[in-house]
Amino acid sequence: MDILVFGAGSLGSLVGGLLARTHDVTLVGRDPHIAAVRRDGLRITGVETLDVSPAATTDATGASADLAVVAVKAYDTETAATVLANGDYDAVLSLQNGMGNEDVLAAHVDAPVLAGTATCGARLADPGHVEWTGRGTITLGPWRPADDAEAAERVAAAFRAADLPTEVAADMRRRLWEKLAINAAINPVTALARVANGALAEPGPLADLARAAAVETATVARADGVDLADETAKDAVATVARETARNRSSMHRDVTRGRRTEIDAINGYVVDRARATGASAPINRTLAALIRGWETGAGVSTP
Ligand code: KPL
Repeated sequence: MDILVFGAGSLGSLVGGLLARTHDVTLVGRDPHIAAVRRDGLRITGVETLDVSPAATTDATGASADLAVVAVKAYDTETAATVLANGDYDAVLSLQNGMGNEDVLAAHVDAPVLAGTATCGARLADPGHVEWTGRGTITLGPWRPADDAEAAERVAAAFRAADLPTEVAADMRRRLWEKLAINAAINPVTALARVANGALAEPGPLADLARAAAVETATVARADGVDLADETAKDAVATVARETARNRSSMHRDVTRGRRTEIDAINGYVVDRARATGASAPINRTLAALIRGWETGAGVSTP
């Protein structure tokens, strides 16, 4: 299969690198990482050590492939979708944090849109080198359940052929809300307190705050018509905090590097859905305001 991976950050590079064992993969990203991959190939270390040689480019305008995997930051989805709209793809899979990405892609591309979640741990160690910190699995499924089931099966089969454990699910909206509850709890709390994810597995005020954010997110999910129980959201946060104890969340890494965060697509999305459905979300609103305050101070706020 010809696969274009849009967004060669840590997860995009890992998934693209693993797929490159079996498929023709092109990573689309930024220098100096892309230049290093083009020059020396991509090195994966950690769970397994691999050297692979995907194609790499900084510009995918007009490209075509059997599959586009979108792994860009949520605030770059619109830009990615505009580039994808000028190419030709049989299916588009979002493997991103936050909510709203699939709707943006579906509004631009004329191909089945799939939603996905990945539990693989990855970290860009150096240009051309990604550290694989947790084996993980991928779950994907149609975003619009009526029409894209066959595309999901085809993509999952291609992932499995490359030794990537992949499951097809029919309830991706509920699964994305569960992931949103995890991100809405872990990302801002670890970023504000500058702690590793494992700090939220220890009893104390940070764990209490994360749990409260997850439960509030589950309440908003239910107001939005998604069946996500408080216990499920709370347990999911505790499990991820424990299983990724030594990792820093993506928002913590963004804040440490002085970069814009995905707050709008995470806690900001929860607040927007609460407003639209008449639910209340004071914890998500406060966490979003604190992170946005940090972004303003750092000069990286939402344009
Ligand atoms: O997805 C994540 C992130 O960091 O964005 C979690 C699940 C919180 C793992 O770090």
